[in-house]
Amino acid sequence: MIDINAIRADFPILHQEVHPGKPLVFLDSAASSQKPTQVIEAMNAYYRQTHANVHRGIYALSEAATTAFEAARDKVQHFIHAAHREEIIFTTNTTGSMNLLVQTWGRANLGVGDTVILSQLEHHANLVPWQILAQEKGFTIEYIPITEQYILDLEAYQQMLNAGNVKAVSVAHVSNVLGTISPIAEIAHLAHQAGAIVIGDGAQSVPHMPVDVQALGVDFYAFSSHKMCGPTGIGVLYGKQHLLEAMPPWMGGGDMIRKVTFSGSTWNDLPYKFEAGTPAIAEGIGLGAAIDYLSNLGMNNLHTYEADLTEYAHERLIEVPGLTLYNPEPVMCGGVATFTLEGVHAHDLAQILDYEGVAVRAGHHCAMPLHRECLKVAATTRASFYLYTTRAEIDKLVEALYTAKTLLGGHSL
Ligand code: 7TS
Repeated sequence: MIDINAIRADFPILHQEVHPGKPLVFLDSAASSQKPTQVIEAMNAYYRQTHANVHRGIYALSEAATTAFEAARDKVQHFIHAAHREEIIFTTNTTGSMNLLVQTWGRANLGVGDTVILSQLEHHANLVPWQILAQEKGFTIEYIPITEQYILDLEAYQQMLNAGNVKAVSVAHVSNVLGTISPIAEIAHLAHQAGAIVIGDGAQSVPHMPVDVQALGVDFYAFSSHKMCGPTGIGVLYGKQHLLEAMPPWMGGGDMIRKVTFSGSTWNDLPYKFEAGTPAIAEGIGLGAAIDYLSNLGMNNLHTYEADLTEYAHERLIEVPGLTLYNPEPVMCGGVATFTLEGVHAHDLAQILDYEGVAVRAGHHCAMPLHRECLKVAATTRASFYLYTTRAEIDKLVEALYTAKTLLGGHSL
């Protein structure tokens, strides 16, 4: 069970007023989560006592730093149930993971006549890297459409696979805008039958639910530390060992080589082949502490708590006159509520909510094609929840929406 008071006590940032008399109601965890004291302290302790570069110095401090950093890799491996620690590549964030994948696997395997399937609900991080490479290599990108229930249209997906030449399918496990939880295991199974590899964007799933990459059957999976109680600056690309082995490196430099001569170089073993330069050591240690924190609570408990909160939020929000929700039914939805309010611009709305202490995100949430071409709106307002969110905060959001309606009355600020 989740003890919400004990959890909130772990997050110092939550206990403040953002405007006089307005306590912070932080509803933007899908953009970046807050950090518990345990993570902040783990990073502080590292900088106070253990910092040195990793993988190089033959001295106690460097060995201690290396041990702590590599322990974080083991924690990530176990957290997502990867078969081998060599399959965990540290990157900068989900964006970094996707670019690495596209520039290595994609560059080596895609060309004219090939198709890559994405979906209409993708974040730009899983769109733009593919588009950049497609311009150069001439492969085709197709997008699985979303239905009126805001879920992926799997019949259309099957037809795309039947058309042939599909080399890769890359989709978000959970949408950052709609909250849609997609059936990745089924998507992966169908892709493999068609001879394609499967990449999961786990930026919004790994922080919120148990994830088992082997059970999902994905070939690659990407996520960010900063959305799962960890620090910014570090992310993960999981990849099946045989695929990673076959991939050329991307960035060159220290740590990723075995031997360098003036006429050429050979590459280090996994995972270091893809980790050029000094890594984000303190951030890795912070991510390890975040995984310990989440594991102690239990990802199933966390998911159950958030699912209940999401259902409550949707119920409360649809009562607000003029509000349109852009989410599937709560059982298929992660911890978000995304909406427009008739006659009120999303940015004006977010500003009024801020005056009331309520922090939400407004805009296209880095999913511009989804907004413009599918939802037919330029911007939405999104409230997103995490383990420290309370029902009282959702009530506060709803109250602030009524205040906004009264204040704006259909006019812009
Ligand atoms: N994929 C998804 C599904 C995301 O939600 C995000 C970030 C990314 C990729 C990129 O992650 P990054 O850590 O590399 O930036 N999503 C959001 C958001 O919804 N609001 O701000 C960032």
